[in-house]
Amino acid sequence: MADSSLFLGAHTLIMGIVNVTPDSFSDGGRYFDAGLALAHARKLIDDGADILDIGGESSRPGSDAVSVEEELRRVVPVVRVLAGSCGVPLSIDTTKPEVAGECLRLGARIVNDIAGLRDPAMLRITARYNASAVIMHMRGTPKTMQSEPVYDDLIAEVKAFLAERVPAAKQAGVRDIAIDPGIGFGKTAAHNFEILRRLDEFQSLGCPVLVGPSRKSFLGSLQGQQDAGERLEGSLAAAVIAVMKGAAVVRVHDVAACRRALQVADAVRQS
Ligand code: HH2
Repeated sequence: MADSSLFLGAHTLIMGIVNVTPDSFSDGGRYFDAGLALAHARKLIDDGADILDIGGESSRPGSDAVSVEEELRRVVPVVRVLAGSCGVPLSIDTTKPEVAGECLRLGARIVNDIAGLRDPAMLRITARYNASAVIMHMRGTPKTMQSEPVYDDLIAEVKAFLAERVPAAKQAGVRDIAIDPGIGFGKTAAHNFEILRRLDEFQSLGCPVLVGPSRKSFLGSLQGQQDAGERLEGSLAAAVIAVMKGAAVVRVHDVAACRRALQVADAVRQS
């Protein structure tokens, strides 16, 4: 672990989600305009976000990739304004080295790569800017990942992937790394529940654990909430469980409510 990690704090860190997209699964289109995205980002900071994660491409199941130019057009105006002024580290949620590089140049400090930094160019650019990184596990691509994902041993296979990617990233010069089992990325609802139940098993990899259950469909599968906006209580329950199982960072849409829930979880954890 790096001497000082952007993923470790006195309390569980909250990564607030800013989707500058027309099609994200839970808030697509709401913050597609840069001005609306900036206002939303500032609200998340007021609500208690410790990190902001800016994304310009949806990774919802079945989604199509967007071009580098389009993704830059979406995120750059937001990152440019926030990087110098917002007071919390900015993370760029992208799989494209060109997008990561431009956002790091503008002042973002974390690369959140759902593809797990498998692209050598992504490793190089992250190391060159001495940026922190989130390495996430995903089976397949967003286009294909939900077509009947099957694992012989879910936790062992996800851990094996992360255990291979972390040293590769360190070897490339990336020093501050969080690992993420990738809830909803090539996993059934049962897989996602098992990941939460066994999240503590990822501690042995020696990196802070980040997890992103917020508003995802496995939560709605229990109570039939088709609308992601109706999954607040389930999202809070999942975040609290993740913290009790050792998560250092939780990636969420509903920052204010999550901050209140995690205050309780942190107090219990530290008692
Ligand atoms: N989930 C999403 C996107 N990025 N990054 C990490 N590290 N972990 C996650 O679980 C994760 C992620 C999907 O959520 P969201 O950004 O709200 O949706 P969309 O991809 O449709 O924009």
